[in-house]
Amino acid sequence: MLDTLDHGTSQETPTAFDAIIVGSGFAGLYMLHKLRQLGLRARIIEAGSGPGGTWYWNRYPGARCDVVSMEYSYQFSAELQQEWHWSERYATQPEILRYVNHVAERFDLLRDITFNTRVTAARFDEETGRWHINVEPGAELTARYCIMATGCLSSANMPAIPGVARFSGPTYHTGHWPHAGVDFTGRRVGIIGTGSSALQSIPLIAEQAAHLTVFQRTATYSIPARNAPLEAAQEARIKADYAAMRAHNWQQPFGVDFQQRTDSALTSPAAEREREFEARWQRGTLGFLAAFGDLLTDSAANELAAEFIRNKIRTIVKDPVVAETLVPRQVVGCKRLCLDTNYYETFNRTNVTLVDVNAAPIREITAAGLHAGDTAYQFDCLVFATGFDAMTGALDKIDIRGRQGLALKEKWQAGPRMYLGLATAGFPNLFTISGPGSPSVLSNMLPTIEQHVEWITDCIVHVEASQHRFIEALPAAEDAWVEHVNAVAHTTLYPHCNSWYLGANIPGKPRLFMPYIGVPPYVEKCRAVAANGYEGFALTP
Ligand code: FAD
Ligand code: N01
Repeated sequence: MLDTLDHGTSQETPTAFDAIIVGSGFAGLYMLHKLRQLGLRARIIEAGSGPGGTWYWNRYPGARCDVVSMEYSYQFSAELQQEWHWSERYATQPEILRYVNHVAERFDLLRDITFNTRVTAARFDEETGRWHINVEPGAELTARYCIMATGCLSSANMPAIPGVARFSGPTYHTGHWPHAGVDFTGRRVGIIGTGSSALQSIPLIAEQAAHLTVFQRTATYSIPARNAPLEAAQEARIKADYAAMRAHNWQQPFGVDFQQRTDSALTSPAAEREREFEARWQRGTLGFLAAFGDLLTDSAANELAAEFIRNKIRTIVKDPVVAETLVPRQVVGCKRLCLDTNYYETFNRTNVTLVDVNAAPIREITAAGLHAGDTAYQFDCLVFATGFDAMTGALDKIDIRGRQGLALKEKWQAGPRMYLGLATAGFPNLFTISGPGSPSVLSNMLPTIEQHVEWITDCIVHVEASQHRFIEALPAAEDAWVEHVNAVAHTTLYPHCNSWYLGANIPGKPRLFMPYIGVPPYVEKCRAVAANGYEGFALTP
């Protein structure tokens, strides 16, 4: 246990902490647990009224994970792994939120979380070596360490379509769904967007609504999820040696068992290729793209996988014009592949209309609905499934200032710059969980969140034990890492379309490939950096 630092000024309302953690999703909760184990006085500040982050906010119909739950779950506690029972292969949002609450209670985390409170600013004071953190409502807190567990997909993107405020009915964003749910029965509903959130919610909204109109800008590739109750035998098999499965997954490119093949789709005989694609389509897994080793690196190989999915869409959707509108043209995988339940089938319903906004751009939202192309649509309610200002959005909303008052936003004007996605030069003792430059959104996020939390914990132990005041990334190490992240990305097809990985979904956002591709080399790099005395970081005595 470490010697803790200065403590609060009063017992009732402490304002000085060893560490402030922003956010109580999976990342913030585990970070709090680890820092408390060190004997540090840590506190989470959370804007929502409960823990869970993504799973607290995204309560839209059909919300569920698309990495199997036995893998999309914490592994830090063997007991927790054994005790918890997932009822489905891909758990629903309510079940994941129950799991989060169970974890928070089981590890007695709630007493150190301040809910309904937003961090608005964080300023590093070079003299005292402390972070001054402004919260709303409330006062100023101070801490030696500030850890941003603010989430990669937590800052909802509301497109600037003229007239939004004029709409007379209710509007909903999938990332801020009402806790009481929404009853669409008998209502005329418009939904904008066809990404993962839309694909999950559209089939269920269509079942309730009088009519659903889907506004699509980019058609989406999706594989049927084939969700089902979790088989007892499979659960027992995994639980018999959970650690072995986890160890195996750490060796996988995305930190999850996608049964990656390494041979080329181009040299595979056509019949074998078709058999492999079909097997994965039937299995219902994002691992469709692991069918061959070159699907994400070679355009011709990728086209074979893309065409397989396109032909499935053409088979499922009865109206050939609607089918062709739903057929994506871009590289498959460069926008996140989706898993769905009856998404394409939903367009066979008579109460569902698809509008291609490239042919009929949304001009404005009106009191009664919206105008797209030459048509005026009338709706009772509007759903925005328009995604997130990913990876940097939640950080940009906080006025973060490092040495000499440098604003993070200013530093990141041309795109986010981080060393390992964990720290950024000029901002001592500030850490980011799943920051830009880490595998984060291109991984099974729960394991990689745990890896970040454990790395940060070890780093803090090192700083304290070696009696340093600060640790901060060195600019040269950061520059080299940003270059490396982009060099790796450009050996793949990921940068080949306008994805949120590149910031391309937000008008004016600089384009820089943000996640790091490859869990095993990344984890090894983090290990080596620590083993070499925190190479690439400066430690201030
Ligand atoms: P979050 O869960 O986003 O939590 C961040 C928290 O920080 C939020 O509660 C937010 O309110 C709080 N916060 C942010 N800014 C402030 C502030 N200024 N002040 C106070 N509080 C603040 N990943 C997978 O690997 N597999 C999946 O199947 C998967 N499914 C997903 C499904 C959906 C619908 C979405 C949106 C994402 C999904 N993800 C999935 C990604 C998911 O975001 C991560 O897996 C994980 O839940 C992120 O946890 P986190 O703690 O890092 O961030
Ligand atoms: O957001 P998105 P999401 N006019 O950005 C469209 C995770 N997740 O919330 O593609 C018209 O993918 C936009 O069009 P385009 C997962 O990592 C996982 O769905 O930019 N349309 C797109 O169709 C995922 O990737 C699950 O041309 C506009 C849609 O809105 C990430 O979260 C479930 C528009 C946004 O799609 C984000 O997913 C949910 C405009 N002005 C989320 N602006 C799982 O299944 C945007 N669009 C686990």
